[in-house]
Amino acid sequence: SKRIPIVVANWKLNGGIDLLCASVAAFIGKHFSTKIAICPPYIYMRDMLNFLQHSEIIVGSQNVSKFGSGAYTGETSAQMLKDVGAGLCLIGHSERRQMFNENDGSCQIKVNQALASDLMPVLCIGENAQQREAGITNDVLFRQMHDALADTDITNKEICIAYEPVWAIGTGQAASPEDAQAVHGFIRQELCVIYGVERAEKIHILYGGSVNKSNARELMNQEDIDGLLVGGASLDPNHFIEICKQAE
Ligand code: G2H
Repeated sequence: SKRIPIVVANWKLNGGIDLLCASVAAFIGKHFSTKIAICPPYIYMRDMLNFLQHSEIIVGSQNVSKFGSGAYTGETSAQMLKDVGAGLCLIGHSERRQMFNENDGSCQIKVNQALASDLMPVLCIGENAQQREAGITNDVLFRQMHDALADTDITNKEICIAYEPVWAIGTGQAASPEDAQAVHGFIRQELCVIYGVERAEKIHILYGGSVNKSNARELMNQEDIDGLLVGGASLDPNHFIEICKQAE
């Protein structure tokens, strides 16, 4: 990849003070040539930001509200995340699509909320096993991208796409580097349609789904794989550091 890699940890609903401390201890004072971000549950973000304030680690959220403010109990806005120092937010992770009614429409609103607050949206897309078997992977990704990115203006803003084939998430069965590259190439092509070639060439497309220290480097060697989104393997700080090194 010609882009500086970004490796993102997604803790999901895991971890606690212990993992927070272990991660901070593992990363503080270390330098990497990749960009590294950690997305802990919301409640730990502030502490993590404080502990890591002199480091290069970016802290991100796993979700963001569709709303800016108002009577929306339990929500956290993009501006609030920006205020405390977050650098990015995941949007439309497949687990949120499956279990929390997230869809391309809500993703579009959230992407715009994030962009408006200068928080980098990481839009997660991906096909499930059934769709892959039916040979409609590209159609699914086309819809997810065009719907969520319609009416987005990224002039002077950062945006990132994460390709996570649903069948590869938490299964230990990652996409092969070649298969992943083929899909990433398609995603790049559609980004060119949406944002123009020059801009699309600068957008990071991350791969997620059973990434570990053994498959990270091969995945990163692909032309259009510009980073990794790591779930399970990021819950062990030393394993996650190993992945970050493989991505360098
Ligand atoms: C995909 C990924 C991180 P895992 O959800 O977002 O999880 O690495 O556990 O497959």
